[in-house]
Amino acid sequence: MIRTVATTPFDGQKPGTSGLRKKVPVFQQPHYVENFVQSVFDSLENYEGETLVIGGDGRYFNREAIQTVIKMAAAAGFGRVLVGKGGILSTPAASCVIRKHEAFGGIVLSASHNPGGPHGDFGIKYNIGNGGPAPERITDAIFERSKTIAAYKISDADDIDLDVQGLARVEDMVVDVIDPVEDYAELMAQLFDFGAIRDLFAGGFSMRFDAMSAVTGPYAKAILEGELGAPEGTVVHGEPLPDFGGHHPDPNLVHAKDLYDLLMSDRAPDLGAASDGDGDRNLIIGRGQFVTPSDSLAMIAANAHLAPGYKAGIAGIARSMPTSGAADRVAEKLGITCYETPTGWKFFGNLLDAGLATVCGEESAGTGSSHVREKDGLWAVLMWLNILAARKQSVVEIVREHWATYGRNYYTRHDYEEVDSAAADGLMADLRGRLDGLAGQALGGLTVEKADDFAYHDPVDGSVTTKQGVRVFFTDGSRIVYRLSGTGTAGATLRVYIERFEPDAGKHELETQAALADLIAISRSLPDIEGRTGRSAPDVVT
Ligand code: G16
Repeated sequence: MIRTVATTPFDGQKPGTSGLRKKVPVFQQPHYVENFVQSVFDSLENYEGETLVIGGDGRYFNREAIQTVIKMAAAAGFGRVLVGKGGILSTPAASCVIRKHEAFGGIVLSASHNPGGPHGDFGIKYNIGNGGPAPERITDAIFERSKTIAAYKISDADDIDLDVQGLARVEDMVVDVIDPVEDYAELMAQLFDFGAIRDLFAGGFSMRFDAMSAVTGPYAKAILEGELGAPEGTVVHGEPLPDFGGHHPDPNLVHAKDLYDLLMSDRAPDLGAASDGDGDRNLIIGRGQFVTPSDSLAMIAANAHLAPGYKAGIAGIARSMPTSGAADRVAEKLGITCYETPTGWKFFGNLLDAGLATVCGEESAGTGSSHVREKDGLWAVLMWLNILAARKQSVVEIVREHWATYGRNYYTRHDYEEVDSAAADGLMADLRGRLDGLAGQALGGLTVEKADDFAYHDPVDGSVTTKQGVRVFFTDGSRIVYRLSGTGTAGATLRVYIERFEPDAGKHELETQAALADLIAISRSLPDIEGRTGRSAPDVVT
């Protein structure tokens, strides 16, 4: 039976950079999930009888939330849901399933790289029929609806057994519990030269893939160890755990430090890689050579034609504004456009749908392409394997050659986490207020060329998104960017992105923080980070 339940709005059900993210106890409040999901459905039209894809990264509260979403989808009138077995679907796999099965959309339960467990984070995100995150006009509508919601509809049917593949029914709606890996693995086999990668492993190529006890484990095991013949044990931390084994499933140099240390040691395998909570981020480290996400995007764009799925070349590149300009140099050489978008994968959707961009990437360890509408961690790893197999070179050789050809963009991101929100807002407001007077000023030996607050004009739908980050450009081509994260769940996170282009191959071997030392000092003094936040140094440096 379908029940209509009276409710009252919750404050703050505003989707951020990537869906609604809050602490687990917030989501566990009675009606909290239901209010948000009903607000999603109320913001959509003409979905009656259609298919909805549901899955998550397996984190704590995933199963409970999925049961609720299934019962609400039935009450809302969806005809069918496709749900990953065990409640599992990585974010890129969800995007793949939505597209392949021509679903109306999908609900992805994940807080991505944020920690999990009873006191960790949880999240809900709505994806549209192209498989990508809902654009702002929909997320804005969801938030508006959440402020006035007075009732939601839900079936009182029993829970579905998520561990048994096959068909079930809730009210008039069919529930199809699917293999979470199959469709995705099939797509990867179409894009990459699996034969060449198999030969690479057969020839003794060694790799360690750290799934960080998160959702990518089953995918990586099936594809790397199963189809591509990598030795068993190549994938470590391959079982998705509700609390990610107590770790922070963020594949960066801080949270994947063990992997980094191994790759820098004399026991290093040829390639080290990792993915995050929901499988959309990636980390690539060659033996003795870390590849920054910004460089990885540029190197993938320059070499994508080596993979069968991209052999005709790429139509364009897109990168988020804070991502380094390395990809721009590749685009220039290829004679294609490099689009600069605000942070958030949702901004790539229109460019991909319109065929303007083929490869996209972000400094926040996200890389992907037109094959789905999410960033895709394992895709990036397979692309690197394909490139390594085709070029028959090591990661370090490929990186050095790339820098020699295009120049090197030294790049670092400094994060100040859980800063007092008012202090962070004050810092950004102060910077914005000083923008007009910055050009021409001498700062720490460098001269400001121009400064602005990034605004994006979407070339496809004409929409304009403002206040996307303060940019300070220097006359030597260096850049500092300030913005507040849209994915945190406690206080504010100030992100400071620092970049310098170095064309001289004789200066490509410096340590990154040393190469950027003068800019780093300016990045702190210009907005008086310590005075305003009490922080003399960042919490995370990547
Ligand atoms: C999300 C978004 C990305 C964004 C990242 C960081 O990634 O999908 O586009 O770059 O957050 O955003 P922020 O700097 O606002 O914290 P994920 O992997 O968390 O879904």
